[in-house]
Amino acid sequence: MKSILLQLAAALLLAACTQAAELRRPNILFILTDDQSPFDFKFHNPQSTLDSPTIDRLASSGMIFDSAHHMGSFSGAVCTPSRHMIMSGRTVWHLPLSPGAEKCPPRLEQNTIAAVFNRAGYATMRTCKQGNSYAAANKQFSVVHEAVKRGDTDETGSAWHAERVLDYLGDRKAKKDTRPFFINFGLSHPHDTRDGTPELLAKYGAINHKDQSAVPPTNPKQPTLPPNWLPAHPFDNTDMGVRDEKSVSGVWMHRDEATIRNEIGREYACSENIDIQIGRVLTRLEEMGELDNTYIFYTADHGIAIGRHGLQGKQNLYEHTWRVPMIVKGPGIKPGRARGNIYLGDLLATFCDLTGVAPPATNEGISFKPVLFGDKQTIRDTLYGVYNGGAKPGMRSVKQGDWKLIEYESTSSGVRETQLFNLKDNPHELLAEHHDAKVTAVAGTSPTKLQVNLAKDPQHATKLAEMRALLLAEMRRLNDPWRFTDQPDEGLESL
Ligand SMILES: [Ca+2]
Repeated sequence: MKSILLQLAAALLLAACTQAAELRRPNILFILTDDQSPFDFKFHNPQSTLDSPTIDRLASSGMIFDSAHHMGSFSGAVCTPSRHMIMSGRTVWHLPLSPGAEKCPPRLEQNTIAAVFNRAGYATMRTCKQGNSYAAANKQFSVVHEAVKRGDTDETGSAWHAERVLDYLGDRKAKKDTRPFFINFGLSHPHDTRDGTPELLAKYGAINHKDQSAVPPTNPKQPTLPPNWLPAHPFDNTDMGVRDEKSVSGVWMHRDEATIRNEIGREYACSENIDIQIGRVLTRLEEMGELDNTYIFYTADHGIAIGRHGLQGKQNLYEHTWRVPMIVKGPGIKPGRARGNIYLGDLLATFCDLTGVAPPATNEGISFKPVLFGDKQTIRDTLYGVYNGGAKPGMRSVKQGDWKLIEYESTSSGVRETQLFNLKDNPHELLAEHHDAKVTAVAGTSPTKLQVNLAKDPQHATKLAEMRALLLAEMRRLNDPWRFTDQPDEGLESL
């Protein structure tokens, strides 16, 4: 009898220990916005007038990444491959929908974020926009609430997504669910249509502009033009006719100061609303005693131009669009700033590393936990980027240290352009066109201090050759199925 009681006591103790260990496993709150430039935020752009106190607090108490990028897209719907890379940790030419997708293992969705964390005993929940995403992976979350919410009310805007998270947290409390959680808190904004609430639009001097035949009124409360604004992109970048460059409501083909300042005002109104909604969720997590045991990631699926370089959309490889905002805060992470490169495709590996979950064999990302914990400065020396949703081979970029190369080619139209930037000296990637007195006066940049595209500068010919060789090496390493006409042909089939 005594022995049975001892065994029972031991079993109860083991159960209690297991439960305690379960309680100690950290939660993850993964916040993902849609189409948001890092330069919206003061912590990435001191000139920004966006008021985002909650996200700014995350930034000041967590780690900020100054070179977080998505890997690119072979489609005008840049969101779609980006979200595939986030969910699977796969590289851009190794996705189920990539050209040459035979390199992708079958049933990849079983090795995406929610499937991996379900198997590890996490409670998984997702709210996000619907469409232009990775439906098979999204379905793996145990609780899913998807809808496109880009309106100017609580029911039709970002508050709807926050309500879904708050409801979920309420259910969790009611059911006394003690499993660690993985919550994917996605928002449909600030992707167009950028319909802000009346109060926030007024704060940024903007209106929900709907008349394509007129420009909106100017207002001193509107954000100023970005320093790299141009009235038009100076050359055909291989996809000037894509939907985002022509048809976005509020902008259409207009690039004048009034239109762009109003549209950035609308962007800020949507982004401040996102900040408010995040604040509500963080407050609830604090009330529930979960906040200190939660890693919080804040990022976007890609950036956006809104007038910079005369572009409007996400179909380019300038930093405003190729880069994303990125903050990580949580247990053991000291406040700081990481200048080293990461991809959105490194998130899955990092989520796994932080929680002790084994990453799936299909993952190609690299955990940046060593950067978060101060053990390494960077995990990647080199970054590769692609956009070729228009003409082929399209655009490619490579970035290493302060140097960045962008190549453009359309074999159908004969476009062939090269840009070489030193991002330390020319962080806004200014072009010769920014020397124009009118442009610099409006954008507030002194023409005497401008460094521009260095590709044609003989003093930088060696660096140009070095960056071109680096790009070719990355194209080979990542199975890029195209080559530029002045690169080795290598027997690739034309897709
Ligand atoms: Ca997007």
